Amino acid sequence: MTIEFTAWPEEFATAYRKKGYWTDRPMTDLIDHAPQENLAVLCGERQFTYADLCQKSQNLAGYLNHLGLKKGDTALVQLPNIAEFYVVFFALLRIGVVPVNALFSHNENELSAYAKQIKPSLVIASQQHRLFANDQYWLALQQQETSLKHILLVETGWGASLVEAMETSFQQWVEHPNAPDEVAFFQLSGGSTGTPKLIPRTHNDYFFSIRRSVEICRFSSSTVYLCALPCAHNFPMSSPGAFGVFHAGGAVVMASNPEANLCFDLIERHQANVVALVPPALALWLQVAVDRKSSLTSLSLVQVGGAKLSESIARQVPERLGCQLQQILGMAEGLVNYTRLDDDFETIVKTQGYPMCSMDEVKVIGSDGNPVAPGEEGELVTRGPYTIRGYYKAPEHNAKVFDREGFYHTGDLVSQDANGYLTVVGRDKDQINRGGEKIAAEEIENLLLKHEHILHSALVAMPDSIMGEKTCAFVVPRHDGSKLKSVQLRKFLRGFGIADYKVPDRFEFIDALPLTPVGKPNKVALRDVIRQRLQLNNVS
Ligand code: OOB
Repeated sequence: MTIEFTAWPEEFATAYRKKGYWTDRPMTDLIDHAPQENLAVLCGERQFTYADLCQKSQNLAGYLNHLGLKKGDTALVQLPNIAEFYVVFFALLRIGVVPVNALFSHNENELSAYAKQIKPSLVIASQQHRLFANDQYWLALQQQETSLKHILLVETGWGASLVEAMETSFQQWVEHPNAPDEVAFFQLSGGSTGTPKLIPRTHNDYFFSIRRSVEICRFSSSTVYLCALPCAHNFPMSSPGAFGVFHAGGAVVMASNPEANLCFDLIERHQANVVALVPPALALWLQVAVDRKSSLTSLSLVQVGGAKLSESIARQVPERLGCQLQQILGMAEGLVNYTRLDDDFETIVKTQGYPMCSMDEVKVIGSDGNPVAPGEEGELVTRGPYTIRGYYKAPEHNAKVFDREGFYHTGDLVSQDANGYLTVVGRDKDQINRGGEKIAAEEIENLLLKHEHILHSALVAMPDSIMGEKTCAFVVPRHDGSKLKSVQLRKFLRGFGIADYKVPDRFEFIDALPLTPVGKPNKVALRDVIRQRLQLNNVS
């Protein structure tokens, strides 16, 4: 059994292979071919060499194989930023079990939605998460998905022990990863629809994006990378991220979150030289660095992406942090753009770079679907050797966002200069980018509509000096619901078990939603309304 997905047409696959981009090797090579004695992951007081990662992931693979897990099965994984995340990832690859790596901030709403789509046989989780503190959610999930047979937990508790499984060597199992042109794992999409979409990534395409990223960012065995963003996110995983570090034979230092003082301590202690951040985290680092610059002497590169970085913040990086800035415009669907290390400072602070590969095809199109003139604004559309051709089991949505030629319509509004550099100027998708965390407006609107006193709802972005954007839910109460309060609505939404970052930052109650000529909620008008109200509040 293999996992179905929209494959690249044969002529493209042939071209990517011919160029040497697709090498038909499994991603387990990342650790198997690394210098085994080198340190690979530093996690709290624990240290793992590449030999450790290999051994532990083999042990775990043997254990899972023994349980009966096999090629074509899927797993739902939710782990915090700990070394076990990588052990689990490579163990699953070794036996062809395809994981979804949920973010640690995700809750039952997200996990259940992923489980519904992939029908997993296995869950790997941590009791550090509220959901897995006891077996209640696990039992409920098993009721929902009868495919679920096994759960492993990092901590010894009510489930089988992950750590024990990693320590025990199993004989008589054969490593058999999925074919390199088959799905290796699922990435998560930021989403713009009611249900979160899954992104099938193959060994070939993902491995290529990692190798190319390593070249561009010049990672080497001397790289000490601080993993401060959620380890399951595409950015710290592959741009070049931890996997790039593994490919280069360097070391990854795990930070539980990007909080500045915590990270500065880790940088100083482990002499970390690279970190990836989202813009709000960078802004806070710049403040803390005023008093702690001496902790950062080892740092040579800070990569920033996930959301728009303001030029004024970007300009402060070299002086405040004493290191170089790199901007990255990436997406879990594939395409990643980097400013290059030897670009001039103006380019680095003003643009989000250009595609990493010469076979990335990028167009900026106007509302008529035709390319706009250089420098003009339009939607970024792309296809290439590591950009997917379709989401998992989502034919209707795929028909909307992938065109007949296989270009992915990103919903990002950009301009591209004569040298190919992209600058993000806006967005044409119903998504809010809350400091790098993506929220699909429709998902929250649908949940609000389940409230008996709500007639209409619309979620829009409102400006925020630290986060860039926060969320504002406009709510039209039914006649009898005029006494609705934000507190109640937050509680109501939390009742569905959504991730905290998706709970609206603000509620506005109005009599009617302004409509567009075709009768849809006019979100441009609503964004203006909230912007004006915020300004008024500031003045008063
Ligand atoms: C990264 O991936 P996702 O999948 O969480 O989000 C992708 C979307 C992009 O389509 C764009 O809307 C936004 O996030 N975005 C940016 C940006 N980088 C991403 N918007 C403005 N400026 C940027 N620099 O966010 C991601 C994946 C790999 C590397 C880096 C980021």
